[in-house]
Amino acid sequence: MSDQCKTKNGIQIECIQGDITKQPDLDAVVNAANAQLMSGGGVAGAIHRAAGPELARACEPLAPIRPGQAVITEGFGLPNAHIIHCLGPVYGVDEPSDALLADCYRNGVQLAEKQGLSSIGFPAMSTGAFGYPMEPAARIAFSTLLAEAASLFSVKRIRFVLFSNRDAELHQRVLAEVVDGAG
Ligand code: AR6
Repeated sequence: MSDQCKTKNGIQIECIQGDITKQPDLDAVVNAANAQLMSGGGVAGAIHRAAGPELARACEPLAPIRPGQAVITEGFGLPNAHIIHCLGPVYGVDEPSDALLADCYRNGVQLAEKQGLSSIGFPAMSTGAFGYPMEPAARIAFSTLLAEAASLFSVKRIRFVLFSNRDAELHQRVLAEVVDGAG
């Protein structure tokens, strides 16, 4: 397996296999939300189940959100103080999908920065129900976050939490390519 972790411009980016709802050492985790910020399948379902019904009540006044937008709530029953809810693009429907996916990562990490948080965990946004192919999505995620690194002073650690070993290994490979300049 390639390196799980890379540091660039003082920001550590790591890719692990795991569950986004079980990352107690992070200040915030990102929800792969729907526009209404309600429970659903995949990450949104897992986050709402773990956070409990207070989360849906906190989300109601913030909805709807647009593709690429990010909003923040408390973590409620999650082990994290905050949840950042981002709406990814539906692949091939919300266009331009690549720019909207980049907006998700940029707006998500900048919201964490604005709140003075130091660590944030992302799932692979849009790669489940929304159908974005995993490898180009990973490339967009890492190149966007590395481009933001120069404007991050509070955020020091970004963790990608991938559901399968296969997806974790793909992200580790793409991260190495993007950081080392081959991507
Ligand atoms: N932890 C980490 N990764 C996960 C988890 C988990 N607990 N569960 C799934 N994944 P998705 P999207 C992976 O569908 O494509 C929802 O129904 C999964 O394997 O959660 O942005 C919402 O309500 C995939 O690689 O998000 C929206 O309507 C990735 O997380 C819609 O789906 C994203 O899968 C959002 O679709």
